[in-house]
Amino acid sequence: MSRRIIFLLIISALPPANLQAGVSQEQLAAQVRSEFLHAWSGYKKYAWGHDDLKPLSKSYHDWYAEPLLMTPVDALDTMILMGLKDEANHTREYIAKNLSFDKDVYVQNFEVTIRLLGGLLSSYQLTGDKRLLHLAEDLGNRLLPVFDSPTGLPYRYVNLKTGKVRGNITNPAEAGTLLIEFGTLARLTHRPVFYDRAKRALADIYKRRSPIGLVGTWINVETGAWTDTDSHISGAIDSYYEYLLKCWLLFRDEDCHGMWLDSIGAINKFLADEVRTDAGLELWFGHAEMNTGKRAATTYGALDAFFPAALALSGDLDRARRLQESSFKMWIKHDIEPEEINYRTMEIVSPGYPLRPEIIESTYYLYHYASIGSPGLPTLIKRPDGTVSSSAAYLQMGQTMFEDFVKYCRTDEGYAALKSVVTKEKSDSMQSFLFAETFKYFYLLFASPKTLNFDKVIFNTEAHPIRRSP
Ligand code: DMJ
Repeated sequence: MSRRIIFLLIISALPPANLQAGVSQEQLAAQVRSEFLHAWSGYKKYAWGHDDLKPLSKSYHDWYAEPLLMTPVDALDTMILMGLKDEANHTREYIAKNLSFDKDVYVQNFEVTIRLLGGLLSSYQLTGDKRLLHLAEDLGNRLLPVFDSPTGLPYRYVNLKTGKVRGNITNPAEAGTLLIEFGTLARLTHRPVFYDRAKRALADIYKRRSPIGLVGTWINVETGAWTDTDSHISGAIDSYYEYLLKCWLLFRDEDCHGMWLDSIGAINKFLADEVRTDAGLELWFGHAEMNTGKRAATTYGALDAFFPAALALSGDLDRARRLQESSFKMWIKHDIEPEEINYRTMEIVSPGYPLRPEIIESTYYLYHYASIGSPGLPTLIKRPDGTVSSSAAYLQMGQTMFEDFVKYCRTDEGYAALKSVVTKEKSDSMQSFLFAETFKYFYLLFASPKTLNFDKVIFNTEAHPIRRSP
């Protein structure tokens, strides 16, 4: 009997509110916090002051010639939400006193925006510490030159000291995943330039969609011509769609609303793929050529698994629920999800697992919508052996993933990415999104909903919560 069937049988036999092995939600939340601290103490011991911990060699990794404190900035709001006051205060002081962007290094605008600008803004909103806002504004000023291209699409890299730019081939995710952060900075500093430049970049990608409404993977920022016309919801495009939706909700921007509605129509028409299996009709999202809509690949992976959260947030709970089932099928095949599979054969295309959060993020969103009894999600899910409440099903899904995650990725002094989910061999990497996202979404899934009012925030793509407009 497959592990998935066993899982379904087990959860169907349990009373709705229970988790497996009689563990309470509070206990699970406490375990997540304790695992966060385990990884954080490894970072502090071997990599303090640097960007990331290398968990196997017990050393550190900096992205550029000088560190930018990726892990502390990414981790800070998670500590605050977990109630780790001393740790959070100490980290905030360290950031405020030691983080400087006056460095002669070329940085990747997208990564620095989602991790550092997003992290600083979110922690500023949670603490009111003006020093974090000043750091964010300084960073925003230094990133602005990326938008000085003939099209308005941003260059990929900028030198933080000189403002020189590099990288004229970009993708929708890197060009279009800036408005939550730059728009929030504009609001907080009363400088609309930040909003306007980032919104133009987002709209510039949309403007170049194909006649059937799809975007490609790579585009030239100087000519506006696509250099790769593969269309999908995976890495390099993913968060472009996420930001169309979220910027409508965060800023009540009706242009973003319209762009999202057009885009989701094309995604559902050309990328969605219904696959008939013995267990029923499964929903997946694959690849298609952006101009013809012709199916180009039947691959899906860990990055695509953010999409149930986006669908749920948009109100499409039916597709969200079905796609989450598919993502979970991908996870339990090897007890950890691989980077990419062929969903028609369930064969692995890319076997690594870099501690990604997207599937947990979607579990948290679906749990939220199930627990408030949203119309569109069944209250009870029919299982072969009975029924279970949908909120209990998502909690149990989360518990399964958390236990697998700890079992296979924990090291003596941190957490490590996996080279292969088949062999479970580890690799010497612990990216900062482990703290910003993976632990945060696990924690929010199990902790009291009072920890963070879901309806009052929009998470940026790095899971930094930003307050919605009053
Ligand atoms: C994160 O940096 C962000 O979630 C980004 O949008 C996609 N990749 C990683 C996590 O997997």
